Amino acid sequence: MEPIDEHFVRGVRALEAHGAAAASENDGALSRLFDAQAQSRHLDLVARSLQAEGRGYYTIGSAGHESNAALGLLSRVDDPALLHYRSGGFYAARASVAGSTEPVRDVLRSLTSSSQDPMSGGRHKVFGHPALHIVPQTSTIASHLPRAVGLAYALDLARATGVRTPWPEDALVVCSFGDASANHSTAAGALNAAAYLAHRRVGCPVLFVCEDNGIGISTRSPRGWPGAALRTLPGLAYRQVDGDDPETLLSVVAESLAEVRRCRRPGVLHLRTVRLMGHAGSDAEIAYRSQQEILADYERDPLLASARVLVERGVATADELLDRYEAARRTVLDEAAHVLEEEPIGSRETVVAPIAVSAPAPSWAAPPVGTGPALTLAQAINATLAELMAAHPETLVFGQDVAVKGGVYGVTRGLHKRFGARRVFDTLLDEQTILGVALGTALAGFVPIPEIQYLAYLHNAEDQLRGEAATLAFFSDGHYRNGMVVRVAGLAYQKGFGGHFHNDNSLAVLRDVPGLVLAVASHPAEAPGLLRGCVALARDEGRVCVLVEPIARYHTRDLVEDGDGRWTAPYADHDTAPPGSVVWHGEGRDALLVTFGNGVYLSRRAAATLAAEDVDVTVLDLRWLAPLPVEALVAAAGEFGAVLVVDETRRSGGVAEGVVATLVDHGYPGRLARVASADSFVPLGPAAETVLLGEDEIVAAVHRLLGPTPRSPRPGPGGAHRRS
Ligand SMILES: Cc1ncc(C[n+]2csc(CCOP(=O)(O)OP(=O)(O)O)c2C)c(N)n1
Ligand SMILES: [Mg+2]
Repeated sequence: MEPIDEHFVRGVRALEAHGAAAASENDGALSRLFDAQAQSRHLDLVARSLQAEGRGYYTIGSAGHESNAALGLLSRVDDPALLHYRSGGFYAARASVAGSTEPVRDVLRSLTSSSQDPMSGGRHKVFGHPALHIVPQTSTIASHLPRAVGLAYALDLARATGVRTPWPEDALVVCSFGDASANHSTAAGALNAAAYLAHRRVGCPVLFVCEDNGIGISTRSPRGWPGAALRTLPGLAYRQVDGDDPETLLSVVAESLAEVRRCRRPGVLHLRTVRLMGHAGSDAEIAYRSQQEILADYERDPLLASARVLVERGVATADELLDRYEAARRTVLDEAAHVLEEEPIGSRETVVAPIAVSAPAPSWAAPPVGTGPALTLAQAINATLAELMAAHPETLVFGQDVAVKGGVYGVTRGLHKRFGARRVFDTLLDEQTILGVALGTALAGFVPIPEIQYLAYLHNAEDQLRGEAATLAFFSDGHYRNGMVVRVAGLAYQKGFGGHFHNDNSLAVLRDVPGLVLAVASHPAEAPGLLRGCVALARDEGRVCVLVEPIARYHTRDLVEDGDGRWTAPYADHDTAPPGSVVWHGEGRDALLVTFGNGVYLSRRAAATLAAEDVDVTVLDLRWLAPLPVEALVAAAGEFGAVLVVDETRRSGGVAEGVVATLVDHGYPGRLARVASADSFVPLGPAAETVLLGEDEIVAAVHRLLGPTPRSPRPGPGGAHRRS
């Protein structure tokens, strides 16, 4: 028996009634609080025995934090909640209010990785349930705070724009986290963003709950620090309460929730707790805490505190409470026996199903032909954004400088004026917040199209895409999705201008995020279809898409000669590119140049040089870099005796590695080579050319590849390879 279990039983036995107090309206709530807390405690206890038997996989518990049950009891079931990992009390309480779920069974399913787990389908231990409006969180502490702010912002934005969300108009967001986590820059950024919105009097109804047990694993929070840091957030009402004072707890929680709901402003509840039984089952806290200190926390056990008040007030006797406590134990043990009979999650296909991108039939074709005046890439994307915003009222465009200025490169020009400040807005200068707004608004039913000003500045906020956006469908078995299209201005070739941070050419971190769709635009003829394809994936399937736009090509007009206008195109308003669809340029049969982004421009220029030397190549624009358009790539390559992969990103970890490996995997029998940029940051000025892949290298590589051997036979009229 765990010492805290014994301590509780002994403690309750010793309680004495003081003679019945006058009945209070809180008595019912106190009673329910106790039952939720007891349920949570027994789930913690059984999690440890299951782990010891090798049949449970998670032991981070809620013991000592069960006072958070007050929030589950007093918030509404349809207030979306993004919770700390010690939220057993909250979960049990909300489930008891909802009355529609099987909380004990469901938590046990989660601990044992059962395929019947209603939230993650057995993929992970999370607190979440679609019917309880608890959105599952990752283990990355504080990473859910930007989404919580974005979601609270979205609730009021939805009201103002008439977009329907899954939640009522007066809903609020409950967001909890630990005291050590409050120091994380992600938490600090989100709290700052909430304060910024409060300062601007923009609705953001979120209650931040800091569950302060005074320690993060073994590192103590300096005495008074969490309160000092949280109390001074401008515009946020701060309240504090002790988790072992249940009566005050109920009233402070009720006040906090009511104020956020009424005023639509963020608030902070500083909930002082203890951590019982160490950080997790594997944590021997005696290594860093004295026995005296550990035992002192037993006296602040919130479950015992609830029992004490119930007995003191004469609402229940000590024996009755012990009966309820033991009944909760039996229920948990019975349910555990039942759940252990269930199948664990099975095949690889089942595991990856929520993040598998369904690729429609692959296609390969020349770029579509549009009508009207010739547009640059920036103009074509601008026109497509306008078209999509007009067609879909739930689309939002936001980022740094995208509104009145219309973006650093004019890509969002005119959208603010045409669609208004609610749908096209500037954010504060924090990429985590930009992505947090996307995460929250997407969850609420909007289709966010945030802009990241430069690729280098996505990297500082990447985990919001990797850890949050991309994992949501996975950890919720597809119950929750956050479809979005993150537009990123990026890549190099700006004639030495801007140095590394404005010429960043690293895409590797995006390509290895499971389920994330990465597309790279190149030419104004195909970019509209690509953007429409991304928005369709976000809207219809809830996919997380990143569309990288090559800055160097935004305003390019000509390809080979001044005035040729070959990097402009009339607007193609009919084309939607599905993932897996590629475009190609040229009819050459000597070699296939496989590329994307600026590589298309470089390769087509190289193709013109080669043509003058009587070498005829075709340029294939992959467009979709994750997942790669494997079928189209393999089929196209199969029609050529030589393939050169032209990759403007780095040699190590660059795109070419994946393309070449794909061709090798599929047994491509021809000659195969790659050219790429150097493993370097991009320097300022002409030195940029020393590290970036150049046209000459492409031309030389084609010659090397073809060598003196005969070339592929030329097809008859009409070219056998031209299909769509
Ligand atoms: C970003 C990140 N860094 C490190 C960890 C490892 N880690 C897990 S819990 C934890 C301590 C968190 O302490 P606190 O926020 O006080 O929550 P508590 O466990 O005390 O409730 C750490 C460092 C993590 N999960 N995420
Ligand atoms: Mg802590």
